[in-house]
Amino acid sequence: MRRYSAFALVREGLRQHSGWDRAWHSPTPKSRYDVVVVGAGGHGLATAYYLGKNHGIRNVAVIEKGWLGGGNTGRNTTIIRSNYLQDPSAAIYEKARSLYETLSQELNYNVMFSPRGVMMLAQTLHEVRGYKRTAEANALQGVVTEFISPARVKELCPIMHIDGPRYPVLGALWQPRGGTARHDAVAWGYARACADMGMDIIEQCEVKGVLRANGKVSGVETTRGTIACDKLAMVVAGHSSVLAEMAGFRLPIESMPLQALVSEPIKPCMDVVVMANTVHGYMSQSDKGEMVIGGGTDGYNAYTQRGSFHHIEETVRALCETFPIISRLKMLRQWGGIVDMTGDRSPIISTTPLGNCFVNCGWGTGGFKAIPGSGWAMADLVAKGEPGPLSAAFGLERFREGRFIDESVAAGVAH
Ligand code: FAD
Ligand code: PYC
Repeated sequence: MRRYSAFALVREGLRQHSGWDRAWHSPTPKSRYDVVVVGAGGHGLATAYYLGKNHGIRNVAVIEKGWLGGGNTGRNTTIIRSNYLQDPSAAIYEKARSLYETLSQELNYNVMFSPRGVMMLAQTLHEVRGYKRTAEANALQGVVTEFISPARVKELCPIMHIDGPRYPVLGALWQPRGGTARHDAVAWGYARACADMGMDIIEQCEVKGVLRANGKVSGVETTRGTIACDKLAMVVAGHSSVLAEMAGFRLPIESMPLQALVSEPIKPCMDVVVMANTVHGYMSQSDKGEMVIGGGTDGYNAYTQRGSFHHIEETVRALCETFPIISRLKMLRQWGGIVDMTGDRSPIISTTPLGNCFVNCGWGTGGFKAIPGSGWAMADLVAKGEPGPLSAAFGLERFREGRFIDESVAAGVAH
């Protein structure tokens, strides 16, 4: 595939953009692949990419029931950070964050990584203690964060009202190299790189059944026919339990909607990401000027991908004390995704009862930031058949053995 460059842009500009290649093709599925990855979200595509790049496995299909990136990857609010508490989490989220730093160069695709800094506000004494503890844990883990004062919060985010009557800002956990990236571009960039390695990305192809023989997966039944495979990777976020049921095992996952909304575009007024977890709201400003806003998950399990009025009201009301300017903003769009929640709010990157079937899910409300690290770890697991250092703690057996990796605070979004 031809490289994207300033030179290519000028050349194509001069010839009415007639010479660009398709970023990925729309192939007819082959009858067999070495690896079938189900789910063309960021995690599935990154898994395929690192299978090719790190392990030389390129006879790979990524199968998607809708359009590429149309699940949570294309619906998320793009916050990237690695300020988690437990060591295995810090390791995989920081691996991901560090890969984001050079992902545009690596993929030759601008993913618009913007390390503008992420702060998690402490608005109760309990949060002050919790975030100071996280900052200390992060120092030991090699993750650069610090606990900052209210004055520094105000300096970094002048539109914030830090002396609110109910929830004054008492400080914040600050990660200066956290930030955002363009969600679709992450999916498109990985997809293009996978296609360039000869992999098949097959959209509008739903997996309807998992074929099994002698305790192993032999292939998948899809809306575009039967596809045989040596190994199967299930990377379908909110639909993980549905896929697992097809394969004959159960996952400790609950699926529930998470919504977000954006305002009309306004002049640049906020160049950091702020999460206010006591009141259940967070906000950043997109490059277009829209305020990107979200809150907690819906309080019930469901598979709806819609917005609802109660969420606008609750989330905007929660943020108004700290961000009075949003009380006068018009909201433009609202949507929802189906997040896959585990009990300990940590992901699952695991072998399964079927020897050649692997699962990556449970990223819940926070998996966009993890895409490169998760893909790296999952590719390692699929290629070698056993967990590597990044994924070892995230196996399914932890639920049986009680070795939870509790990240309910670091998840940052109320559930
Ligand atoms: P997805 O992108 O959902 O991809 C899974 C794919 O599998 C889908 O495209 C789906 O169509 C496909 N699929 C399902 N079933 C089948 C089938 N039977 N056959 C074929 N294909 C199938 N994370 C952050 O880190 N930061 C944030 O700021 C953030 N904000 C969020 C805001 C919202 C509103 C939402 C909903 C999520 C947010 N997240 C955030 C979480 C993040 O979006 C997810 O954890 C992440 O995108 C999961 O990626 P994925 O590739 O696993 O799943
Ligand atoms: O995980 O940082 C996060 C997040 C923010 C909003 C939704 N998830």
